[in-house]
Amino acid sequence: MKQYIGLLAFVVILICSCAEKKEETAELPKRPNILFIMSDDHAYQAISAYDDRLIQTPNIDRIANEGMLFTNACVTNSICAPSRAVILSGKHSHLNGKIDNLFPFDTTQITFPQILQDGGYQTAMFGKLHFGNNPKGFDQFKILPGQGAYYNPDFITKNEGRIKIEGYTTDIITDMTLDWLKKERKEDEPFMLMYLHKAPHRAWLPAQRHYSEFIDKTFPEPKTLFDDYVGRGTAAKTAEMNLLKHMSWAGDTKIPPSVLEDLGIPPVSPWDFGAYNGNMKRMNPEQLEEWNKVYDPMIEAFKKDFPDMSEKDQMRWKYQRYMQDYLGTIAAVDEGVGEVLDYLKESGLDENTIVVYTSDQGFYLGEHGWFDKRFAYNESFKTPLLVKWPGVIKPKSKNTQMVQNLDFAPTFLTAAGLDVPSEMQGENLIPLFEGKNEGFRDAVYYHYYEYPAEHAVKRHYAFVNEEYKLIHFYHDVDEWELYDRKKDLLEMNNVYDDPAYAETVVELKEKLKEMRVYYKDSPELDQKYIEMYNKKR
Ligand code: SGN
Ligand code: CA
Repeated sequence: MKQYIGLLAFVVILICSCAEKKEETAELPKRPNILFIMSDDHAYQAISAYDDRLIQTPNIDRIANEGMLFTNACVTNSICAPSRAVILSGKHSHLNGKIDNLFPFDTTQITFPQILQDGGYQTAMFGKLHFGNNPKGFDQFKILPGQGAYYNPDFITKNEGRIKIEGYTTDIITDMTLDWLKKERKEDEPFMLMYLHKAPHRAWLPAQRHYSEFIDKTFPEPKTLFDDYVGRGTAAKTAEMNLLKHMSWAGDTKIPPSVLEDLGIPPVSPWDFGAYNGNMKRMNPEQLEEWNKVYDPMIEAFKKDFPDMSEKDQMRWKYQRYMQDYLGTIAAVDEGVGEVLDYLKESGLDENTIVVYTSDQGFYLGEHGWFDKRFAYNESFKTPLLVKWPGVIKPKSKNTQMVQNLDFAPTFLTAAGLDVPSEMQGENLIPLFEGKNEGFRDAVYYHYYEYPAEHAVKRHYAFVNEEYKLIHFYHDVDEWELYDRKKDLLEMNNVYDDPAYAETVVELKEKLKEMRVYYKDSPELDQKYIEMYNKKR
């Protein structure tokens, strides 16, 4: 008997160690499909997998339920086209050259879709790119010109030139994506499909079916809605993204210019009334009629209430109007994502498809009194990231590593079994997908350039690790800020000059310097980009 038990134990140990071995050396699925879903300005605070106080996004959440939720994903430069350039090139802005929304992308440099296409992948892109030129490496694309329109948008297409499509942009982009999957995709080749929503970008026009659902809702205010920026430096104080002072009454909160004139409310920016009129003009008579049915009562109530509103009341009112429309646009994004995920499942494609949901950056939903992005502060620096890959990522897993949009290119190329060019600066995320976090980077580099420009956020670069965020604002200021990320979750207190942090400051400044060298950024490049920018303006 004893012998048997001994033998049994030996066999059990053998089986276990084989199983362990197998897991360690488990082969990745071969040439998986890649579905890259990205929305424009979609704050993680507006995805229920992260935070369910504002909106339910059951379909986007499915990606985290079947895969991994990254809770510390961030961008390298929190603005639209630069983020897209980082994603496609796998290089920081100072190396790929697309430092802001103004300069065109240098299409002579290599991007990951080109390598995938050469490597036998079918490639397609639908929606917002915002590059100023067409993408390379795509068998098919239909992209919005620039920012694109919410209603009856134009598209620049690979094969049909510029076309106008009647309808709501989010639904059109979803239909294009589904059509390509169903009718154009070849079954015998893997694909890489970029499904890129315009929503929820400003000026936040929801789909007709969501107007009434959102316009009567009241949303919880963020703790820092009335922030006076006393604990921060000049940049936070001079930024023009405050709901009360800079959110426009017409374009943003949708009060018609004629009503504003009657009430004696001046436009907050020279283009406010024009933006409103432009958006309304794009709607066809039927769409406009439906809009007026729901928005007219809101406008009537505003006319009545405005004369008695204090500045605090106006701030509160603007925050609610902002959330109603911003979140309203997300409802259609979530439905579209659901339709595409359903199709992957029905067709069986889901089993060998990596699905990514992310945004080009984070966004302020009233935190610090703000809308927009750009800063290295939390809400704009962090970006949502949900990834599923059956057989590789365990369902319902969470990852807290500091991953960046810089990492997509090397990750996708590695997943496809292709070589990653040495100039790409991102990290391969596949070990993290497999639950192996050891040795992953413990700090990231950030650099924002678009200044002087809309929203007036000053140029800055930053070193960020789990504990600290050290930021240098430069150009027309020379100011440093330090945030203790563990103690000051809301980033209200710049402790750079606090003697208790003197040693930390010295240490982190050294780390930032090393990081700039590691990523090949430099004071000379800062200067070069300032000069280029001045010339362009
Ligand atoms: C527009 C918006 C800005 C926004 C930029 C960049 N103004 O100019 O609020 O910061 O786009 O956004 S608007 O009145 O025209 O809506 S980005 O996402 O493309 O970088
Ligand atoms: Ca954006």
